[in-house]
Amino acid sequence: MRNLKFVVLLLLPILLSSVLISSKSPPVQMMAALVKPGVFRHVTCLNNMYPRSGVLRFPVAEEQVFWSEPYVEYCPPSYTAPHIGGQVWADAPLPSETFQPKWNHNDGQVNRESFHGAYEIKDGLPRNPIGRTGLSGRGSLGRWGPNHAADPIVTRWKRNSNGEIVDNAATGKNILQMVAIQRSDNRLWAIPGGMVDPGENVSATLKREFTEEALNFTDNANMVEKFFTEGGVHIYSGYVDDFRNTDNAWMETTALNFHDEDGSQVGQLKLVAGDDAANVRWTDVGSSLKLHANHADIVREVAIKRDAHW
Ligand code: RP5
Repeated sequence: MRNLKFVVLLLLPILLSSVLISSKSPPVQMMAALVKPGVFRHVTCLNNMYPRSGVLRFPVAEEQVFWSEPYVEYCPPSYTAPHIGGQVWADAPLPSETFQPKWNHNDGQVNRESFHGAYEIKDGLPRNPIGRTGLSGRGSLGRWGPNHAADPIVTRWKRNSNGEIVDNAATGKNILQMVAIQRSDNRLWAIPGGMVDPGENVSATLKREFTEEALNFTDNANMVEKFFTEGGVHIYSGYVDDFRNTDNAWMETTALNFHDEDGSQVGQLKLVAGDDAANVRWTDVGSSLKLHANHADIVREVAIKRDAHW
């Protein structure tokens, strides 16, 4: 009996830690890299009607996403939205005699490198590093291959009317709030991100997109400039499970967190939705947060980094 007690005491910490790990750890694909080719399976760009088109994606079951999994019947329709033709932000159609993109390179104007390493070129077209989407062509995305965006996650602590930080009763952790916009295209709430313009530095995109979408160019330009210049914390660089992705064109982003610790800077500004956004607001961050694409997974990383409630 004494021996049994001794064994139980010895094993208790191991048993307890395994229970804690299994109930609190994120799934493998969420950790560190968030999205890993060969592990992560996209869901948003599958088995639906391509946005603003009458084009139905070819069916792809969860187990048929990876290119390494055989799918002999796979025959996706090709679709490139007519309105992107001739736009300065869009590539020319392929194949072409004159347009020869430098795949997997950054030419200083257009970054065709993926955060997930070298992508394959199949029949002259870049191949989505995550897997099948049920659609070939570019859809409504401008670039063949990666389409680079930047996502500023602007946060402050939630405060009560006395200015005290509010915590969550269950976790005891302070509640973060983030600036979220409601996208005009799919009406989903999202990080106020946008595309990196040709030749543009990502930090310039982060500030520009926030100013356009969440402040609608209202004043306080100096304070906003200072807030963004003084630093953001890198959160994520990689694939976005965006509803516009195709087999040959996909979204990737660089997400940084800009945090207003005492709520005296951007945290006290009046938010005004810009042209691309239907609405803008401070939103509580937590596990019930539902956002466009895999933005909630990215925001969760911020909560972890700041030891905030999730
Ligand atoms: C998402 O779409 C990115 O993460 C970024 O937030 C956004 C960029 O596209 P637009 O808002 O410019 O359409 O995939």
